[in-house]
This record gives sequence, C-alpha cells and structure tokens, in this order.
Amino acid sequence: MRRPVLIALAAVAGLVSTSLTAAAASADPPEQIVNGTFTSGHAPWWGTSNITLDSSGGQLCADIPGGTVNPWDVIIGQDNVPLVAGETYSYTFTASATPDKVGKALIQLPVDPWTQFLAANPLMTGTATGYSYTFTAPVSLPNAQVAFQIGGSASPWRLCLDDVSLKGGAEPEVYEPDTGPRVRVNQVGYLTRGPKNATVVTEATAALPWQLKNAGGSVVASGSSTPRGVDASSAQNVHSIDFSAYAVAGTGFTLVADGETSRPFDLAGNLYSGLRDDALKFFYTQRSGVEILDSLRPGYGRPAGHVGVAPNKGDTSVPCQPGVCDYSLDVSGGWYDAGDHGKYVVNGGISVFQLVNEFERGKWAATAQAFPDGQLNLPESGNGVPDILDEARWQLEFLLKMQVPAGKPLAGMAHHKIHDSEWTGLPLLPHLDDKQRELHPPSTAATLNLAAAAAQAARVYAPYDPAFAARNLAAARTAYAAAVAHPAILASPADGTGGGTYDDVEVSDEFYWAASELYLTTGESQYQAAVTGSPLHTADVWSSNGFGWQSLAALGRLDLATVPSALPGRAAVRASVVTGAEEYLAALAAHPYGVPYQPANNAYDWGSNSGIANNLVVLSAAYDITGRDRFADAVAQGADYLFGRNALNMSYVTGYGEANAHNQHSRWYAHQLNPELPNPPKGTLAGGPNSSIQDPLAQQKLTGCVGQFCYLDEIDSWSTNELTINWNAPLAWVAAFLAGQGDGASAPAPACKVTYTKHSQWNDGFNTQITVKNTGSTAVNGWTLRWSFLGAQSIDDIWSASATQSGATVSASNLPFNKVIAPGKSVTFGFVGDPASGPNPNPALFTLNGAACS
Ligand code: 9MR
Ligand code: 9MR
Repeated sequence: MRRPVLIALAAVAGLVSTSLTAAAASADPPEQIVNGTFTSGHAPWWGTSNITLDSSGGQLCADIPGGTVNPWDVIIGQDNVPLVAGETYSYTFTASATPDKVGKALIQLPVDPWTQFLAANPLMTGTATGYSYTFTAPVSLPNAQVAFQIGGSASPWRLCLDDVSLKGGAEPEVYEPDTGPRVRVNQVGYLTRGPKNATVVTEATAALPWQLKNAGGSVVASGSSTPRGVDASSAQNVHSIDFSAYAVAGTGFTLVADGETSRPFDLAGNLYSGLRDDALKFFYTQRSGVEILDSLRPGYGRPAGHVGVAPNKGDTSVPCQPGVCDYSLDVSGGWYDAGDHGKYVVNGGISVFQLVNEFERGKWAATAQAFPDGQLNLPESGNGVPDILDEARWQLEFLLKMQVPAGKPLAGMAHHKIHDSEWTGLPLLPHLDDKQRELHPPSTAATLNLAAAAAQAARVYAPYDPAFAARNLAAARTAYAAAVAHPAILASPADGTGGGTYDDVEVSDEFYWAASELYLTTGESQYQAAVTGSPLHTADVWSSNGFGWQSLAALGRLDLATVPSALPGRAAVRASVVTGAEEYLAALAAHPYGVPYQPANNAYDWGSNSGIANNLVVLSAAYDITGRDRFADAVAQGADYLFGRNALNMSYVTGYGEANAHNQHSRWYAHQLNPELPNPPKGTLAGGPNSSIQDPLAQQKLTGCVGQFCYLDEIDSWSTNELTINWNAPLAWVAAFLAGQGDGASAPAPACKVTYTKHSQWNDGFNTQITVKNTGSTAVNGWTLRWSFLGAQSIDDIWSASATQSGATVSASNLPFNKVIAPGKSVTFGFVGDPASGPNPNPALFTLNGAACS
C-alpha cells in the first residue's frame, strides 16, 4: 500500500450524489475483499489473458492493450466475495489512468445473466484518485464478483489500482438531484412579446414578491407570485410567476423570488430557429449505411455503420430470424432508431412522417417559414431539393426496402424491424458492431406505418422527383392492401433480444392514419370510405399523455384537418382538433409548471418529453386552423417546461440552457464512458421522466420517485435518458413552429383577400381564375402572390401575371399594368395548369408580399 491519497471526492464527476460519509456510520465492519492493498503480490486477483498484472510497486498496475471493442474484453477481477441480502455496502478504491479513461467498476453475479449489484463508470486520470460508492445487496451470495471492466479502447493505456475495499454496514444511499435555484425558468429564454411564466418552489403559502433583473442586476419589473399549492407532478409546494408584461429584448435576465435567483435567460425574437435546425441536423448523425462526414458535423465524423465491412455483418443482405423467412434483403441505410443500432419500421415511420409534415405545413400555415436547400449542411445540400426532404428521403428509402418482395409469403407487408441478434454493450460505434443482423416477422402495424409515410411522401416529393413519388405511392397502395388482407399480424411482446419489441396490440389507429394519407394523396373513394367508416374518425383521440408510435389516430386526424382536400365533413374534423387543443390548454392552465401533460395517476411515460412535444404539435395545429394567440402562447409555455421550467431545473435539450441533459443513452455519443467520444449533438432531446424506471441505475437511485423526478442525466439510465428519432422529430416540429412566431406578437390582421376559382378541369389541364383584393388601407405597389399545390400540379400558361414555380410553390407577380392595387380594389389573373395525377384541391394559403391573406 502506498500512502493513501487525500482527495476532493465531490470533484469527481458522477460521485456528487453518492453517500460519501457512509462508511463511518457503523463500527468497523469486516472487510470483504481479500488483499485489496497489494502489500505482497496480488493473489487472488486475476486478469484476462491479454494483460499482465504487476503489483511490484505496492499497487496493482497493468498495461491495457488498445484495439478491443467491449468493456469486458479486458478485466481485472476477484471472485468469491460474499454478499448478504439487505446489507448496504461501501465500496472504495483508488485508481489512476494514463491517459484519462472511463472504466466500469462492477460488483455482479459471476455467471450469466451477470446481474450487476453495483455498476459505476469512474473517470480515471493521471492523478491517483479515491472513488466511493454504496449499494444494497438484493440477494445473499457466497461468490459475487468484483470486476474492473477496462476494455474498449482503441489505443493502449495504463491503469493502477490500490486500496480496494468492500465493507458492510454503510448508510443506505439517498439520491438527491442537484436542482439549483428554486426559481424555475425557461433557461433558453422567452419570446420578447410572448408569454413569460416561471415557477418557484417554496414553503410559503402567501404570495411572494418577485423581481426581474437585467444582466446588469437592475430591477426592470416586479410583482407578486400566485400560490398554487402542492403540485401533483412533483409533490412540491409551488407558486407561479407571470412576467409577460415585460417585453424588452435582452440577454442575461434573472428572476428573483423568495431569496433565490433563477438561472439566466434571454428575451428575444429569434430563440428557436437555431434549435429547429439543430434538432433536424440530429438525423444526419443518426444515419446508418454511410460515413458521417466530420467536415459537415465537426467532432461527429465516423465510418459508415452496417455496410458489410468487418466486423459488421452489414445490412446489405440481412436474413430473417431463424424460421421466419427464406430470403435476405438489402435493408441498408435509414436512421438508427435511438442509442442502439436497431431500425424499427413503426418508429421509423412516425419519425419520417413528422419531418415531412413539418415541411408540408408550409402549404397551409400562415406563420410557417421556408425549409430551403442548404439549410442543414447535408451531403445533398445544393441539389435543388429542400434539405429536410433530402434527410427524410434517407429514411424513406430504407422503409421501402423493408417491404416483403412480390412472390414471397406476406408479400407487400413490411418487416417489423431489423436489429442485432443480441444486445451489445456501451460504448460501441456502429461500424464496430459484430452481431448478426436479423429481419423480424412482418407486422400489420409496420405495414401501415410504411403505407402512411409512403403515401404522404408520394404527394410531397411529386414536384421534385416524380419517379420516387410513384414508387412511394405504389408501395403505399400495396402495403395498405396487404394490411387489409392480414389485419392482425402483431409483433411479439417477447421478441426483444438485441432490440426493442415495439409491440402494439391495437392497430385500428394505424389503419385510420394510413387510410387518411392515402385518401389525401389520391382522393379515392375506397380510402375515403375507410377514413369516414373508422370509429376513430369521430372519437376523442386527444390523449392527455400525447400521441406516439403506439397511438397514431391523432396524426391521421391532424392531416385530415390541415392538408387541403375535398373530404366531406372536413369542417367538423378541423373543429375536433380545436376541441382537443382546448383540453390541452385547460391542462396547461391547471398545471403550476405550465405543462399540457396530465398522465393518469401521474405516471410519466417512457419518453414523456415526446408526449409533451406531440401535445404541442396539436396546439400548434389549432393555432394554424384558428389563428388564435392563446394556442401559440400555449406552445411557447409548453416549451418552457422542456427548457428548464421544471422540477429538476434542467433543459432536456443538449446544448440549450445553462443546465442541460447531455449524457443521453447512446452507444456512440458515449462521452460519459469514453472521454474520446462526443456527447450527443446540440439539439438532442432526452426521453425525460419515466415513472416506470425500468433500468437498474434508475431503480437504484429513483425508486419511489414522483412524476417529474423520475429522471437521471446518466448514460446508463436507458429508460429515462435515451435519445430517439421519434422524440427529436416533434422537437424539430415544435421548434419550427416557434421560430415562425417571431418575437411572439400577434400576427397582423390580413390585408388582402384571395378568391381562387377553378373553372374547369380536364384530362391534362385545369383552368383557374384568381382575384386578389386589397382589404388594407394602403396601396399595394408591386405584388407577388404565393401559394402551394398539393402535389405535382404546375402552371402551363398564365395571363395578367408572370409566374415562377419552385417545387409545389408558385410565385405569381404583377405585370406593369396591374402593379398597383389601391385600397378596396382588386386585380384578377388566371392560368391554365397541369393537374398532375390525384386530387387537385384549391390551395389553402395565399401570401401577398409575404403576408397571409384571408
Ligand atoms: O441499450 C438498450 C436501449 O437502447 C433500450 O432502450 C433498452 C430497452 O430495450 O435496452 C438497452 O439495452 C440494455 C438491455 O435491455 C439490457 N442489458 C443492458 C443493455 C444496455 O444497457
Ligand atoms: O420509446 C419506446 C417506449 O415507448 C417503450 O415504452 C419502450 C419499451 O418497449 O421502448 C422504447 O423504445 C426503445 C426501444 O425499445 C429500443 N430502442 C430504444 C427505444 C427508446 O428508448
């Protein structure tokens, strides 16, 4: 033993929350480790055959080889350590590493399933440092294993250990999150002229004074709080503060109440366009089957994953699970679903759908902003197609490959998923995964996801790539027919080895959603009948915890309400969205943290943050339909929760807000496990509080947690802190909506009115007359009227105006003779167009010189 090193334990990342004084609690309990001080040799410690243990210096050192993949590829361990059930142990050791490394310190079952009683990820540096943990043994065992798993490094390094000690009698550890100041704000900021709300955690029952301070510390506004009683979602006594009346832009504001100063925030008009882009850029770094270019994402470059280069088995020729099918498919490409390397059609479908919907919204939403080519720094940037559609196509191409080929059993259906045959450990870059990849049986749910996403793609991509659009439409029709023929082939809830199950027993919602998309794209009566005949068409589909991959009726309803069509009863469908949004508005108003999320029994779902984001999507749609400010304000308030106005006082989006989630569960953004790897990219949403805490780390620290507290920003907490494509998709959608809100002021009243009259339509032509009336009080001097078609419609010949078209969007401008439109006056022009195939509904939105008309 060397001289014990005195260390500032709290400075060691990850240790802050452990009980550091525990060992002192009871009198000298017995030591369970044999020869933890290495005074004379190192027996009975053992090492894997790829290392040589050296205890000649009074500690245990080893040179750890580079070039291994898994943590367990190099181990130093001791066996036969006895544990007593219910006993709380203090586990301490000293370690140094050159260069810095994260290792795994485990106390576990010595045989399969290697149940871990203690699992820690100490970051070790060149300075010998003490580490201390406590855990309570769940079982009695004569032969637990103490193991340091230290494999997985590309390059060699050196480890030294000393004073390894395990003693019973410790105080059970109580996990206390560090929640910072009790005044909770949106740490990113508030729209200058939008709603501004905060929450104060306090014992006070009477109203408290508050002060808003600018960056210089001067008080710029003040008022008093509103006591809200005990909040069920956090079990805290809270007050709310509304400081909306202050509307001057600036940075570095703080809110002071009850002697506490909030984290800093901005008031600005352009808070969310950066997030919109970052949340979308996330998808490029999730791509499978292609090298991620460091030039496009500095710090995130990596080799192509699963292209068939060893040790990958590759996704270019993937067989089914044994006995499931007799063919192999090329299912390369697409996005990795989450922190694992699986690709799941049900989840992939909803994710890509929401990206394309974010783009398509520009055809009817007055506040939508453009999604240009070149927006997202993609390899495809500059190809003339909006980047958001390039990114979505990467996934659509994969989804199409998952369809069972003609001539095979269940032809036209989609395989439910493709993933590794066994679970892999962390960290593991995609190109290093050596497990067999397998196709899993087709399912009705996956088939309908493919049908919905492909049907939507068929109309949206039609102006850019007719052949791709046609391929999507054919696949969607085939998939829908196959699902009708096989309406109840369900994914097995037991098929969860190596990947998520994504099982779903109710597929009527998938049928409704897919039929809705096929109807909107084709206008055909068979799909219309399926839509209007579904009980879900008139049901209340607005669940309080939000829609998601398992409950998709809301997506169908939202598109029927917003995508232009001739659907009978469309007004009632639109009204139903507003009714749903009113329910969320009521939930938000009743919630002291301003969240439109009220799960039954306060049981937060796995991925609760995405349920919240999806409720914000519904509120946004209600704003798009009605133009009522209160819906847009509710979206902004809901975002406050995601960015820090919550019980944990943290932003759930990486890189946004002073205290933000950045250790999401991922095999390749595994910085917490290997300092050479990055954290997730800026703009990554964490799943968020999950009352069911399925992972062992959360169970160890959070058992008994209340609602909002069921969350850990730890990489091992896969049930509360993963990242996924279907969570970032609604984040990007909501960020785009908020970016379009400008500084939060009300949209100006329309100063123009457009009448679009289609006089006739024949096989390959249609004839339209447009009248633009200036309903404002000032003359329009030169004008461009803009609208978008549903699909591939185009202008053949225009009179009394000139036109250009980009994608589905037409810009019609005045000629010299009709340049001026005096107040109260109108101009009329017309065109003959090509109706393309499918329905040709009247466009839903016209803007005159950028401002929406009525
Ligand atoms: O890493 C996996 C994560 O992506 C999943 O969401 C989660 C639940 O299916 O499972 C994680 O994998 C763990 C597995 O379920 C159990 N063994 C440990 C795995 C890694 O933490
Ligand atoms: O997001 C999924 C969540 O809704 C489910 O409750 C959970 C358990 O089935 O699975 C989640 O999905 C995970 C999947 O099983 C494996 N890859 C990571 C996903 C996100 O955690």
